[in-house]
Amino acid sequence: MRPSVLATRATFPDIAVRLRQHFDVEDNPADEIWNRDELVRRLQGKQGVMSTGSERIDAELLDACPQLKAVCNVGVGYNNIDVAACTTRGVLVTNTPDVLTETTADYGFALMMATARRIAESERFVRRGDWRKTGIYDMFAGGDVYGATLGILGMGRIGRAIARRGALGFGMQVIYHNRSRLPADLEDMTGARYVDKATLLRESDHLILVLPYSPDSHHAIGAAELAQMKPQATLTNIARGGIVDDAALAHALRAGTIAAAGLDVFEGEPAIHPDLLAVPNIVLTPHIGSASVKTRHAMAALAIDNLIAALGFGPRAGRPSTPVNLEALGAR
Ligand code: 8YV
Repeated sequence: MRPSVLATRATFPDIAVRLRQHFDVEDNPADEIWNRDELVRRLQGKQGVMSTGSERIDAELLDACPQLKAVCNVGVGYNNIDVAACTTRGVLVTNTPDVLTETTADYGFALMMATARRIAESERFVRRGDWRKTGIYDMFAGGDVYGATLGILGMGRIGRAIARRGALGFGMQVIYHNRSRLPADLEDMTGARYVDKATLLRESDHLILVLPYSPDSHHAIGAAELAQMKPQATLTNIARGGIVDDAALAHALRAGTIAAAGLDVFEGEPAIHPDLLAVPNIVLTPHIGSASVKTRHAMAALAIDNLIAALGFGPRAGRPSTPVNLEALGAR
């Protein structure tokens, strides 16, 4: 009998075809958002799930879905999944690193530039019909990117790709803080200098957050951290909602504690803190850091490869290429 799998969100047509070559598939072509009960109901009898950041996979769900053996997440981040709970129940978790690194780094850089140069704010101004005279000295004058100090909090693959863009393409001084310092050869390749968090906050002209979400990184940037930044500085978050205290950020933007912010991720998204919507010096986008057509397709394709391998098929049967908790196999 073929294994049954659930694809929680609408995916590319060729990906859906490929899934059906291997599995009995229940998918979601209408791209509805299922609540917890609906998700559990649909997962009954399924051995695998192609999940996304929209679904929370935790102990309660796993206990209600005892046939589940593989959770293949479309995304490099997997804070939507309780990995320890999966491991003890023998459920293999996979993610989609690497295929999205450069696309997401492009996006982080673009959002930082849009924030520094006030692109969204000035676009709204033009759309409103408020542009009546040509600006000379101060009309939407922002901060320079070229030659400025770029601060990166979290120095994984995406952080390093952003560092390279800053150092090589934009003549920036790149500083970073991370739980562990990079080996010297990687530091040399990225042109980044390790500093402590206080120095990062104090010296960055443009601070970009690229660290994973965990209880340790919850509100890593709150009122106290924002107060240490330069008043001309910008903050860009392409990592996860919850790393920034959104209420504190809205207050800091209104008070002029920092100059501007670019946010692609939010606490409780897709809901957005109303105070953030009310401040002008902000660029808001709907969690699209990895959203190029090519990369989103590559993420889905990798998640399927993982699902096929995790459920015992194909050339990598039993050995998906990007596992998160291979040790789960020992718990079976
Ligand atoms: C995904 C992301 O689109 O990879 C990640 O961690 O945040 C995005 O690329 C998101 O996780 C949806 O699954």
